[in-house]
Amino acid sequence: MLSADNLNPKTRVFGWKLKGKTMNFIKAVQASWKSNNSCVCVGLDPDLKKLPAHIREMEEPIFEFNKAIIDATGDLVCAYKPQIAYYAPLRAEGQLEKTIDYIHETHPEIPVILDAKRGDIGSTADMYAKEAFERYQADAVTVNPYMGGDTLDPFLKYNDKGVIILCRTSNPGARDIQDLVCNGEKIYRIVAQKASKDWNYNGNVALVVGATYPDELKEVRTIVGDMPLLVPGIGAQGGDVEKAVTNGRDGKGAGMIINSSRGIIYAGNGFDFAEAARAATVELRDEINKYRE
Ligand code: OMP
Repeated sequence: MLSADNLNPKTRVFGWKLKGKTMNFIKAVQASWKSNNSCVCVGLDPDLKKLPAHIREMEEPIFEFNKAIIDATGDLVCAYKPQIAYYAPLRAEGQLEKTIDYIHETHPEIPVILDAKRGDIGSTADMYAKEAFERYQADAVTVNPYMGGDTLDPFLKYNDKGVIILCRTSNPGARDIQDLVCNGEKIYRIVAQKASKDWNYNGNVALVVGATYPDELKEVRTIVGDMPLLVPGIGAQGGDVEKAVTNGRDGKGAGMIINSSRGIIYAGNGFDFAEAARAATVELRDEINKYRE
């Protein structure tokens, strides 16, 4: 009988082995920064309307599109990040599962971040954590800290999985709440402080800081030391690569999972869309690498 306790019998639930070593999200991303010499994360945000015509005709267009992008970029990235909002409204969760399975099968060393920005009371968060880590087999998930530490615990207790907490988001309205001053400190700075102290008790926390706010990126880096930062906002949202990298890199010239979705996956729109995505990924990887040292 199906219950929430036996959702998924697959192998990547509580740690996974790679070349004899037990991996966790943080180790996996550190390894892929090195092995692929890349801080690029390709965002798998496929909007059916924007897919090439020949792909739209296929039975599983979203999966086929993702598969081609993965085949074309697997040696160039440090992570993939599917955003669940591009799947669930179309009842395409099956294609999301297949996409994540495909990455694990073909590139077991590349971590997958499920972008779901979850956050709710503990009992509900328990189910969200099961959804991300057991149903989808994601290696990390994005979460919203607005409801406080107890709502993060259900994710944090999966100590081999990454919990990527929104800190300074990339959108223009990020200032509305995140810049408010509370006890003399801006809220995004309080999130960074809590993330590096109170919430990182299993060593599996990372933070989201948008490339569109390079000054805040520098501040957060100073607060959190070498903690990995997921940095969206490059490409379609106009973030500056040089500023983001010089302000966001860690002590080893890495530390960043720099996401681009539309800028890569829609680089082309014809039969050669995957080659165009590869070329865009190479270009972004090289641009980032110029400023890592
Ligand atoms: P592009 O603007 O097309 O590169 O897509 C950005 C991706 O990053 C989308 O999947 C967003 O949901 C996500 N994102 C942001 O754009 N801003 C944030 O502050 C946080 C995220 C995220 O958590 O990934």
